[in-house]
This record gives sequence, structure tokens and C-alpha cells, in this order.
Amino acid sequence: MTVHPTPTWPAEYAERYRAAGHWRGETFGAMLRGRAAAHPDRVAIVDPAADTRWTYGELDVRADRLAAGLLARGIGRGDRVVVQLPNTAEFFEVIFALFRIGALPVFALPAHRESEIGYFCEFTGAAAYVIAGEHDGYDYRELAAKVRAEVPTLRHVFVAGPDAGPFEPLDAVPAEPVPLDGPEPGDLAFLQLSGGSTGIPKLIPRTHDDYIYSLRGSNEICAVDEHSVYLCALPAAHNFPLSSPGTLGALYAGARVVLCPRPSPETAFPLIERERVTITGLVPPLALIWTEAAPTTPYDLSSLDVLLVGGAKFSEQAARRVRPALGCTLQQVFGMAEGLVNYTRLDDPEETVVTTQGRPISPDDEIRIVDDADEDLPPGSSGHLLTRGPYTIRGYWNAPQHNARAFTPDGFYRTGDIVRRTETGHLVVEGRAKDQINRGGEKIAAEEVENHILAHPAVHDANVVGEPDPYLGERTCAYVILRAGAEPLKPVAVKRFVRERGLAAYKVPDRVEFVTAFPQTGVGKISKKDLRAAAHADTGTL
Ligand code: AMP
Ligand code: DBH
Repeated sequence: MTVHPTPTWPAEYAERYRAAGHWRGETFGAMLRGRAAAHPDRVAIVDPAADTRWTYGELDVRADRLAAGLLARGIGRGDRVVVQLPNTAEFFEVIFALFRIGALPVFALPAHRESEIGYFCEFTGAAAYVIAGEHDGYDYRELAAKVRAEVPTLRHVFVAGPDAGPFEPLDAVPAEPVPLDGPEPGDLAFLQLSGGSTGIPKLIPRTHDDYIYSLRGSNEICAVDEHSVYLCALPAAHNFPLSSPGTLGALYAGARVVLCPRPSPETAFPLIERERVTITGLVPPLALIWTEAAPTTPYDLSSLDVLLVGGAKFSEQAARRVRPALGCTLQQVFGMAEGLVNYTRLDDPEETVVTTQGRPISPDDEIRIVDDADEDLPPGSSGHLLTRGPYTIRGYWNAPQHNARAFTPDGFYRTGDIVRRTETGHLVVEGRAKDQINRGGEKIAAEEVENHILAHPAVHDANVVGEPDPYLGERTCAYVILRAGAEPLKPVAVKRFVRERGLAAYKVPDRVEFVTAFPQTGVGKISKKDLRAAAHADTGTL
């Protein structure tokens, strides 16, 4: 397959970021080696579901042994490996083994199904796919069998845990460590997923140097040090719990990572008490549940210093309840897997913490707020957020045409977010210009879902929009026009059809509405704005 060169920072920027001390020539493989040498017996990873506690020394040796075994199976530098694991210790063994080889994990989420996984494997020409056999009642081996039958490059499927079925158990892979010709700090470390706004998900190429800088910056801002205990309650592969400051930030600091198999208070609160968790991150709907559950919990949450909330807009009212309920400091975080991450600071006044989504990590994060013609707006106005900086990509992986639209000619990423900047430099997220629904932090590209609905033989046209939801912030509504003369469909049939096409459950429309026409714009284009307004009005009558 042909892969277009990955867009990267022009030499003058790279030099500037090195000179500023942002890029320090570190790699993930060497980072773990260094921590293991400095404190081999300190606990790195706690996986309560498996009763596993790996020290830095153990994680280091495991990564070396797995790397040797993967290399012996022909997985080499630059190869793509789709990793779809729940919050288990093996996730870290696998990604550090791949980091050491210089192979690129492609970070799938446990919720992804055949449509997404098939695409990631195919599009990246993945050499291997790593799964858990069964998890949360879903059999990933069946999914793997389908995907392997369709994707010729996929030579290996590795299964973590018991009963690998027709595939190779991950346990059987490790071998005697061999010398590795690892990657350079400027090389790609992995491909992260974008929430996307087009029919086809985009892959985000992050380098060791740039990502590690964002970890170091995040640790400083969130006061993560070797005494911290980070609870990973969101899916580990997601950029937020991975890097803001997340599990990788915690490992960078020599801290302890505790993996939470489910984010519910029933599972998380006892772990916070037992492991003396100091910091964690949640999306707004979960933060609401935690603040409701905390006042009456029998568990001791007093170790918790910081709760990060981000991924979607956290309302001011909900933000105000965090400290009284949980007794910890709230940090709002507005980030994106493409790069830029903003945090409210630990010493920001309460008003700033509850009313803004924070300010950038780096003094070298460039922020522009512009109108539709890319003209800078006066201070204080709301507009499109464009950004460029030492850990923001200059282009998606292998997507030259999309990159021409998603980036300005001088390399600013068009975030698709509408923001305003306060006098203190904090950003307030006011809305979104991209065709995406943010369902409680889970991003859904409208076009991707529309394409699946359009595949139904009775469907003439479809439009997917977000509508307000008190708990999720937004949920999805599909407006569908049936073909003339087609048998009437029930909403549930449309949902089932989309699910059976192998789309992740969170992308299945929450509501399906049959209409005979869509609102039109002045030039006869379908007006998503009017549809959204219709959806907003509709919710009042539900
Ligand atoms: P992605 O590009 O898929 O990583 O998703 C990042 C997007 O999530 C951002 O561009 C925002 O649209 C949204 N987002 C993340 N954090 C927040 C937040 N704290 N408030 C509002 N939107 C957010
Ligand atoms: O939503 C996100 O993608 C996100 C939110 C908070 C993110 O990538 C991050 C922090 O790093």
C-alpha cells in the first residue's frame, strides 16, 4: 500500500521547540527503562480485576520480552498494530513493547466494532490486532475472525487473557530479550483516533518527543509527581486518560497507575479508598454521577486531590458541585487528540475554574480566534479556534486531501470549536462548527452515521444532528426520508440496521425521526442548523 509522507513540523519550528527545551530527545522505550533503573521496585500498574501489581522493573522486563516475541513474528519498526484492549495491565505491556520496536499502536476503543476495526486495519495496513478474548459480554474473537477474513495484511491476532480461540495467546509471545534498534525521538510513536467530522475516521500521528512534552507539561500543571496515584476510569486508549496527564503522564513521573475496569462509583470509590488515589479524569456525565454518589458513599475519598473533567463542555452548575461533593480540586480540561490541551490551573480562582475550559499547556501554543474568512477577531469575540504548537500535529496520517482543509497553509489546525478567550487567556468553549455530535465526550461524525443509514434500501436520505440531553449534554437524532413507495420503517429498525452493520453502539442514533423533507438553506442545501433547531424544539415535546 502507498502511504503519503506524514506532515511534520518545518525545521525552524522543530529547532525552536528543541531550543526551548520542549522536545528533549526522549522516547517512551527509554523513558520506561530510565524509571525502571531508578526505582525498579516501585509499583507502576495496578490491575485490580486481575489482581496484578507490576513494578516498574517488571513492566520494563515484560515490555522487552514481548517486544522480542513480536519481532520474531515479523512485527517491525513502522508496522501498524491495532490495539483494542480494556483497562488491563496488558494494555501497557503491549504498547511499551510496540514503542520499543518502533511499531505503531493504533488506539482503538473497546466500544469499536467491525465497521471501525475493519477500517483501521485496512486503512493502516495493520500487521497485527490485539484483543481481549471476551470482555463485558462481547466476544472480540468473533470480531477478529471477521476482520482477518477481510484484511489481507493482518497476519496476526493476539488475544490477552484465557481462551484465545483460533488465535495466538498473548501469553505465548514473550521471548528472551534481544537488542532492539528502537525509534528516534522524532519518529512516530502511535496513531491516535480523531472523533472526526467526516465519513471516514482520521488517524493522528504523534511523535515520542511531542507527546512526551505534553505529558511533562500536564504533570507540572496538575502537580503529578512520584507520590501521585492516577486512577484510569475512562477507556485507557483515549487521549484524555492516556495523556492529560493520564496513565502515561503518571508513568513519566514515576507514579502509580490504577486501572478501573468500569467508571461507576461502585467500582471506582472502593479503589480510591484502597489505593489512596490522588488524581483522576472523567467526562461530564460521569462527573455528575460521582458528585451525586459521593456525599453518601461509605468509602473514604479523602486521598483524592484533583478531579479533571473534560471531553465535552462541563456546565458551570455542575462544576460548582465538585468541590463540596468530592472534597477535591476541579481542573477543567479542554483537549484534543490532535494536540492542544488546555487546563484550568490549580491556583486559578474558583470563578475561573467553574466558568472556563482552561488555558494552553505551553507558552508556544499559538491560538487564533477567527471568523469564517480566517480573519482574526477582536479580543473577547467568539470564533473558530485555530492552533499550532509543539505538540499539535501538522496533518493527519495519510490524508493529504483532508489535510488541505483541516489545516491552514501555514500549519494551524482547524479545531472546529467555537471559543472565546477571556482577559486572563482562558478559553471558553461556546460551540462547534464541525459536523460532529459530542455525546457526553464520545465524538460522533454525523456523516459516518448518515452513510450507514443511507445503505438501507428503504432510505432515500438521512441527516444526523445533536439534540440537548440533560445527562449527556447532547444525544443523536437521525432525520430520515424514506424512498417513495418504500414500506414504512420503525425507528428501531433503523437503529438495528446500523448496529448490525457493525457500528459502535454509541454511534447508533438515540432517536430516529421520519420526515418528508429537510429544511433547506437559501441555496437549496440541507440546513443542518435548522435541523438542529428542530431537534432542540422537539426535545421540549418528548
Ligand atoms: P478529538 O479531536 O476527537 O480528540 O476531540 C476533541 C474535541 O472534544 C475538541 O475539539 C472539542 O470539540 C471537544 N472537547 C474536549 N474537551 C472539551 C471541553 N472541556 N469542553 C468542550 N468541548 C471539549
Ligand atoms: O476530548 C478529547 O479528545 C480530550 C479531552 C481532554 C483530550 O484529547 C484530552 C483532554 O487530551
